[in-house]
Amino acid sequence: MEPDIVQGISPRIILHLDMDSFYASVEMQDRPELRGKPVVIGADPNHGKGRGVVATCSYEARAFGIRSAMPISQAFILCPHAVFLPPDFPRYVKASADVMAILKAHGFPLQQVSIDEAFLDVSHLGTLPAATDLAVRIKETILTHLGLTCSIGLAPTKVVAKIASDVHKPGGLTIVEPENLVSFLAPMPVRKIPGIGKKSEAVLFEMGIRTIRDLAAFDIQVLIARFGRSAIALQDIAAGIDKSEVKERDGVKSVSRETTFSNDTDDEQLIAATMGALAEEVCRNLSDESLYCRTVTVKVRYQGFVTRTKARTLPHYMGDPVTVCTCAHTLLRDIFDGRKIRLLGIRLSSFDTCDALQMTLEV
Ligand code: TTP
Ligand code: CA
Repeated sequence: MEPDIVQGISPRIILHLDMDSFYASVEMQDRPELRGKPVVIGADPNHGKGRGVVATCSYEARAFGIRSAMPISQAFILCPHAVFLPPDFPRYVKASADVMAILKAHGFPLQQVSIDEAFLDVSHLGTLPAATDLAVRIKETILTHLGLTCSIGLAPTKVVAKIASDVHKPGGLTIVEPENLVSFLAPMPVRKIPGIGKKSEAVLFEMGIRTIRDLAAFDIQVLIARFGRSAIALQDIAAGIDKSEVKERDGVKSVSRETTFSNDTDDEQLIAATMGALAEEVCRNLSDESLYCRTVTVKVRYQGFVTRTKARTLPHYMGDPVTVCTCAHTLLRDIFDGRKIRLLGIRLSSFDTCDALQMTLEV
């Protein structure tokens, strides 16, 4: 297959918007005295002895080398005079709903893909200049109404629009014309393709594939042998081919994560740490979907495959890992019978969305 441009159909125009340093920007908007300062949102640094990680930080803090997911103790070493703040999750959900309402007002198909990211299919505008005007207006509206900045990518496909929105962050607007699609992608590292993480990147490196150009030109049979059938879609993306549509979806019914231990275990510390990690992950999904939940379900599979679950519905909506983990521990205590555990899982349900937006788990 060839990229969309040479197929004789008019190329689509996809807009991808991603808010800049989202949680930190919301805090800086609410507290103008923080503007221009290194601001870190995440766990309590506790003078360098804190546990937990950075959720995000302002671009001023990034200049010191601080990044999302970095241990908070390391962030403290890099910039002890930064302003460290705990996340205010409900506040970010509200800001997210405000951003999405601004996008939705234009009447184009909207797909929210995380708390601060969305696609709009603006093909109906017909031309890139018209789409560019819209992108500029969206940026201005978000700035004047919410005091927040964002970065936008415009391109003929979703994947390329997403990659483009990241190119001139913060505050960027990057336009990829259909005839430049392949040359835009070619020199980029493979890691820029959404879904290629550290592990896949390392495997591709071993195969001598560094850039998207390398990936596009690689022997497809060898790629399939290594990655299975998904290699075909991957190579298509590298060649600028991506037919995925901007989809509005029905609401998510539940969010769950489970893990199987490499050896069945009754080690309380390992079980507690695993529960903590699962709680972090499901809450992250919840926040990505701009949801709160009331019901926590714990699933335990014992040695011999006997599976038990227990659920608890709380009187209030919540979405933070500490509450989820505490609730999950209580439930586990109720169903734990002393046998070794093979699998542990947490499911969150009974959702309340921040507004009537349709959410999706798919990128
Ligand atoms: P991102 O869009 O990945 O990051 P960002 O908006 O903070 O910064 P950028 O300008 O680079 O886009 O994530 C959106 C929000 O999700 C972020 O503000 C905080 C939260 N988040 C976490 O809690 N933990 C994480 O590891 C990441 C990556 C994000
Ligand atoms: Ca962002």
